[in-house]
Formats: sequence, C-alpha cells, structure tokens
Amino acid sequence: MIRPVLLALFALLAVTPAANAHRIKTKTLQIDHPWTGDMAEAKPPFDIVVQMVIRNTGKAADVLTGASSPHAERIELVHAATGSQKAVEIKAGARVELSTKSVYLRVFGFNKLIDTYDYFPMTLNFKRAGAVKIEVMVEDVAIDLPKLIN
Ligand SMILES: [Cu+2]
Repeated sequence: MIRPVLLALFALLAVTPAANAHRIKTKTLQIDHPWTGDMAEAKPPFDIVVQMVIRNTGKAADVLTGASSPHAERIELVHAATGSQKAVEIKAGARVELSTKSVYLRVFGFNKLIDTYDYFPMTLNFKRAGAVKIEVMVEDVAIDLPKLIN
C-alpha cells in the first residue's frame, strides 16, 4: 500500500512550481525563488525583470537599497505604479514580494543569454545584512516587460 502512495506523491511534486523553488538564507533574511522569464527570443543587450520573495527573519527592519550583476549594466528598483524608487523596507518578521504588480527589480542591459532553468548571479544590497549573493533562475514563462513610468 505504501508504494503507490509514495509514487503519487512524487508525481505531484514534479508538477508543482515549488519543485523549482530555491532559497537563499542569511542570519536575518530568507530569499525565495528569485526568477526571471525565458530569454529565448532576446538579443543582448536586453532588459529583464527579476521577481522574488524576501522574508525578514531578524529582529530589526532591513532595507533593500539596490542590486548588481556581472551581466547587467545596471539594476533599479521599480514600482509598477510610480516608477523608479530608491529602496524597499522589509520590517522585522515581514514578507515582501518583489513582483511586477508592485515593486520589482528592473535589469538594464543584460548581456548574456541564459538557458531556461539555468541561473545567473546577482548581488542584493541591504542596509543591515549587507551584500547578499543570490542566483536568479530563468523560468520557462514569458514575462511582458512592464512599461517604465518616468
Ligand atoms: Cu527557485
């Protein structure tokens, strides 16, 4: 009886997006599944958006002040409604979703085609936690690049 149940469980895990999820942990931060869309049609250099969930597991608020990547000309925090912004605060115990529906990372001048399901390096800069190295996954979904508000 046990075996069919286990097989069914594994089959379920295989199709769950969470199977792709990766997590980066520091003493005070937990960063879940930083990802970007498929690059198949792009010709470098191009712009991409990066989305993720950041949890502050520490006892003090922290602030994401920016990011960089060896493959990017520059990276900005952009709010879908108000445009470029300097920082994102993550209160102690809070969970902030960086997404194209609110604030996300806009990567300008990305200079390398990364295969779907592969990763590329990025560094997030926090006021308290400092520089945090992450790997951004390229998902097999297309993201429409949000229009920039200036
Ligand atoms: Cu992931």
